[in-house]
Amino acid sequence: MVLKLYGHPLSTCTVRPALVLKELNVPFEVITLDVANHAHKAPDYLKIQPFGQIPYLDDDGFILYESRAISRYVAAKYRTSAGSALLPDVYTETQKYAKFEQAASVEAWNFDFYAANAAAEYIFKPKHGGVTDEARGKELLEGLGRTLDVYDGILASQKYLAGDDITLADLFHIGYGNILQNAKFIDLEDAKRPNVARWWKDITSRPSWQAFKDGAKSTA
Ligand SMILES: N[C@@H](CCC(=O)N[C@@H](CS)C(=O)NCC(=O)O)C(=O)O
Repeated sequence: MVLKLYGHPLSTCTVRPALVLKELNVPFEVITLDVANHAHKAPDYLKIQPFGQIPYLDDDGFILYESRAISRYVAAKYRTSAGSALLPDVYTETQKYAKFEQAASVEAWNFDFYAANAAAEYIFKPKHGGVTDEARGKELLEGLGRTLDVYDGILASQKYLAGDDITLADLFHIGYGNILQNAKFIDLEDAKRPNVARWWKDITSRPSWQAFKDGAKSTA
């Protein structure tokens, strides 16, 4: 059975594993949930994803939620010697794997914490009738700026965040990075962080993102 990714084509968390599937050329279907009408809060949905969030993956009855866990699962399952590995092997490339986990943890705690919350404050809150807390938004963008300053130093001596090979950790940044970049809350191509600019242009010029930048699409 073809892999099914339940979520929404425009949600950053759905795009995250969709990008990985596209990178690995694994056919999959995006099943769009009616999130506007709270399909992800319905009792039957909560039996599958008890936190009431999107996305989740159905791999022939094997259910997995959490976008980064899904990404790791498909990268491990569909790893080919011909394609980009994206996820170093924990047993045979232990140090490379550890560097990947370091970068992935930094993405979750030093980037996504600020980026996702800034997007919520400045973009999603007003969209749903709320009012942006400017002080909080400013604090989040400053935190994000500090992370990007550190990234610029890291990326001065290596091509990607876990080393010289691209990994999931790099791809994980694209969704929220793009939302904030498009809305001009950050400038990931700013000449004052030349290494971040080079890295950002590199990861967003990949065919996977070019195919999904307007939304994740089924490939099966
Ligand atoms: N850590 C989860 C977060 C999932 C998440 O926050 N999903 C958002 C869409 S990007 C969602 O479902 N929001 C609706 C809600 O939380 O009610 C993951 O990465 O899958």
